[in-house]
Amino acid sequence: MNPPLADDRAPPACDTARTAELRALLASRKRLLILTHNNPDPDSIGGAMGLAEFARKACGIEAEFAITGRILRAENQAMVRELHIETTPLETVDTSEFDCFAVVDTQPGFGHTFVPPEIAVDIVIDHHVCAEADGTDIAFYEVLEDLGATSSIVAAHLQNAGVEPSADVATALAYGIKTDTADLSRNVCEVDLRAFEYLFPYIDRQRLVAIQSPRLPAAYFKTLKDALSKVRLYDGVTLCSLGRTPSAEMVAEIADLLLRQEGVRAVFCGGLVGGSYYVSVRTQVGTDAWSLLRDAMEGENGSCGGHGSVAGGTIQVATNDSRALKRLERRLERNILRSFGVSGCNAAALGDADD
Ligand SMILES: [Mn+2]
Repeated sequence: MNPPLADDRAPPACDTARTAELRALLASRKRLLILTHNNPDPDSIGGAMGLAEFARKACGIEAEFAITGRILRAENQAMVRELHIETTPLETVDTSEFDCFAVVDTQPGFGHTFVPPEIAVDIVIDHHVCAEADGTDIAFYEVLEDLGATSSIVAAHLQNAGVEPSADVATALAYGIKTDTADLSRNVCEVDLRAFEYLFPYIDRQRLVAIQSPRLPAAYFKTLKDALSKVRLYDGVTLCSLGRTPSAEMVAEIADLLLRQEGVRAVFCGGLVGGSYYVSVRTQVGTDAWSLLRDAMEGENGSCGGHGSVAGGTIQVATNDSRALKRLERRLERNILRSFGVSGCNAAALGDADD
């Protein structure tokens, strides 16, 4: 059975009037630079590619996107390879060559997003809720929290403008929608479904399959083995504090995987990468993951955002001291258990309850 759609209220705002506004703004400029959050995921890459396509094909201006951080997840690296995506590092870009700036799948001020201080952002397209969100002073601010993916918003504008996306762009947008909505099963609304339908004839299905099932390095399985050994199961809640871990994306990936265990209602996974402690929360559909995470992170030097059953955040860790890291993890675990309502339960490791 299909899950209930999230928007039984008024249709979200990416309608033809909004498309006309976006078009008018872009058509009055010459060159657009699009930014994403650090370590961009498929939805932000898809959204950036789609917005660049919109700027070029619907408004006749030049457009590029630049990234911060790295693309580490094997699927995302396959996406870059298969769809011929140029991932220009932001630090190599001369921002003075652009007269229009967009941020997609995140917002200025969010902890995992770097906006160069010398630029003024003109366009924000996103679907995250976050305490730091502030749309004042932004000419085109479209944050639609009911939508499953930023790529859906961008695809809707392409469709409204009558643009035929290239196979690379359509596949990137479709993969963005698929990953953020767990194959159209999570946080989905009518706009997501319509966007996917519009993209479908343009998708390169062979490439999409190659992106979804890439070969994985041995290190991936080692990290996974370590992670599974750290799992602690409470009453329907799984915690997995990884300590130091190779990539932020692995934190999210492990959280996704652990939520698949039968009987698990919510997962918290955290890991330190460089000087940032990354956290991911996943809950069964119908629970607001962000408010749970926000409560648990109160008092920490960090920020978090999310939509529906998915939330993530980062905490800045000042020292390299492993005891301080342990203390942070213990504090977060205690707060998470409290916000999930399972304080005082006993923990079990994976396999404890069997045989
Ligand atoms: Mn997204």
